[in-house]
Amino acid sequence: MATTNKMRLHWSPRSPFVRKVMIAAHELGLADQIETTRTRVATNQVHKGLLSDNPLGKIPTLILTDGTILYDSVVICEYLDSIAAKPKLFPPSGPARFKALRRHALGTGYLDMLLTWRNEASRTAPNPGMIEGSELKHAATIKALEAEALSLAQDDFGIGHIAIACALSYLDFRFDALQWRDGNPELSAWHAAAVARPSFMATTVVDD
Ligand SMILES: N[C@@H](CCC(=O)N[C@@H](CS)C(=O)NCC(=O)O)C(=O)O
Repeated sequence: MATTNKMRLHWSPRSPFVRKVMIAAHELGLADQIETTRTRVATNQVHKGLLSDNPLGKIPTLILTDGTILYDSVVICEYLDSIAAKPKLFPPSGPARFKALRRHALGTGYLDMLLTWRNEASRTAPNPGMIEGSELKHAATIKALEAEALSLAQDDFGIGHIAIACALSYLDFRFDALQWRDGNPELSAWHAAAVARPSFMATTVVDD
C-alpha cells in the first residue's frame, strides 16, 4: 500500500464505535491527521472491499501512514493515545489504568450488546430469551453506571468516560423508548457534561 501523510479510517456517521475513535482523536489533538473513508457495513451484508483491510468486515478500521492496519476500536484508541502528546486518555499504570480499562470494556461491551439487541429485535421472529436477556443486561448496566456516576465525574476524563458516554448517546440515537435518564439523575448530569465537550459536539451520530 502506498505511503500517505494521513491515517485513513473506514468510517460511518452512524457507528458508535467509529465515534468513540473520533472522539479520542479530537481529545488527543489528532483528528486532523485522520482522513475518513465512508464505508457502509451491515451485519447482514458484507462489505467485500473492506475484507482485505479487516477480514472481520467491521468498522472502525484504521490504516496507518506506512500501511499498517489496526482494528478494532479498542486497539485504535490505544494506538492513538500512544502517539499523542499529552493529554493522555489511558492512565499509564496502577489502579487508575485498570479502572479506565474496565470502563472502556463496559462502554464498548454495552455497545456490542445494544447492537446485537437491535439486530435481534428487527427480525421477524425475535428470540424471546435474547430480548429478555438484553433488557436485563441494559437495566443492570444503567444501574451500575448510576452508582458510578459521581466517581466518573471526579476522575480525570479518559477512555472509559468516552466509551460510556458514547454508549449512553447510542441509547438516545437508537433506543429512545427506553428513556434511560428516568430515575438516574447522577448519570444524566454526568452524560450532559460529557457530551458538551467539543470532541462530542464534533462527532454527533447521524443517519445518512
Ligand atoms: N468490537 C468492535 C465492534 C465494531 C462493530 O461492530 N462495528 C459495526 C458498525 S457500528 C460493524 O462494523 N458492523 C458490521 C458487521 O458486524 O459485519 C469495535 O470495537 O470496533
